[in-house]
Amino acid sequence: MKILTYGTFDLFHIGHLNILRRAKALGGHLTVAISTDEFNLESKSKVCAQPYYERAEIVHAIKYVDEVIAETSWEQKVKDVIENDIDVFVIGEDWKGKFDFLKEYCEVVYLPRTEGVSTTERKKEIINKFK
Ligand code: C2G
Repeated sequence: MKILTYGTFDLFHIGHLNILRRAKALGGHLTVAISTDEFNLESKSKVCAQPYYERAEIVHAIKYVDEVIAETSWEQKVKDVIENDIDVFVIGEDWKGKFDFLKEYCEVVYLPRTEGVSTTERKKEIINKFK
């Protein structure tokens, strides 16, 4: 079974690790699409602490992850599912319903988020702790 998920994975934290661990548990091969710096800036209004290559290298080094690809647009998911022969698309339930259009091509699973942690909060904590 081939699994696919997407994310920015900036300032990698336990919430990111939990969803990658659980995504891998759903099948045998996990591909993670990492949002590029340009995509984050232009389409997700996110300024990353870490550049794309660093976020991609860190995620690729996680033992649950088999492959990393770039996420450069909102429109690439159907192509990614088809070209990578994906059986299950997985993402956090903060996106619940947003990717149901993929059900025509693969199973779609929304997993509960890890409570109490987010990159945004982590950034604020770091600023307050070390200013
Ligand atoms: N996540 C989680 N628990 C948290 C924080 C994040 O389970 N406390 C999950 C998110 O639901 C997502 C993944 O970790 O599935 C990556 O989160 P982000 O890096 O914030 O990525 P996001 O902005 O949700 O990008 O096209 C889809 C987007 O690229 C998803």
